Amino acid sequence: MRVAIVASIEPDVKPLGVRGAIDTILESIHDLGYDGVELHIRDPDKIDVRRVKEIVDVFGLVVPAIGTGFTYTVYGLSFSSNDSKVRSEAVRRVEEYLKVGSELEADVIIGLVQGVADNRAAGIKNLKDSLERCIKPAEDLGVNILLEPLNRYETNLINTVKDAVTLRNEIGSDKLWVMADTFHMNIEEKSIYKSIVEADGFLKHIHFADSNRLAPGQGHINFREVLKALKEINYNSFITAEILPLPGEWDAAKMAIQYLKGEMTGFP
Ligand code: LER
Ligand code: MN
Repeated sequence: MRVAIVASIEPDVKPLGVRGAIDTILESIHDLGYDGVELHIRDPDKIDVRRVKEIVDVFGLVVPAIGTGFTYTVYGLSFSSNDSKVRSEAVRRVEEYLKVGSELEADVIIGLVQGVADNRAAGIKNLKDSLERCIKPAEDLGVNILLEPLNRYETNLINTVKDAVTLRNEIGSDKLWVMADTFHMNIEEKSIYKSIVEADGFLKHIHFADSNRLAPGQGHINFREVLKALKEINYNSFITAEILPLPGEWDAAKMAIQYLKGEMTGFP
């Protein structure tokens, strides 16, 4: 099992993971036993990607994906906005993330940037249009886009894995994939196990957090069943801890890796 954790290197942001200067956090992430880091980036056009890549390589880490959610939470930009200028700016920023993804060999997540729409049908139409505009750049750069279903309190657009697979199939690009997040699934899916198995062939990445968004093992999600479902679909990508920094960010990071590489070793 390859495990990553969410991290941010920019000041003034609060990731669901760890934050700090690139060299110190990557060293700590490596020392804890993680194989990868999922960088959540606020400003894709401002970060020094070359330096990030250098340090990632020094510690032998992989960047399986990059997070784009700050585009919505910090800048209020979304793929489903009624305002075409807002949508275009969100797409432009995602194009910048795709360039970063190409340098770091990382997929790009579309989660919170899907936004919240006044009218769901219009929102889905705008989301689809914005995603379609990202396909050509994604193809040109050879970067995958990961569509992430979120719970109803964060979006009214893509809530279930099935919603994501449906939109993915409507768009029909092999650069567009679906990812999952156990925290959101615990709220939205009838069965976490079944929805993973039914996403066979489409699922490329997964976030692990427990029912209360603490480190896996600190709530009541049955991770043995989640891992069994992943094994059934021959999932061989990363499991990324995307967790509240509680009781402290590094305590949480330690608990997640100890649970996944300790208690869950060899499971299923
Ligand atoms: C937000 O709740 C989340 O799960 C992030 O991965 C979205 O970008
Ligand atoms: Mn997530």
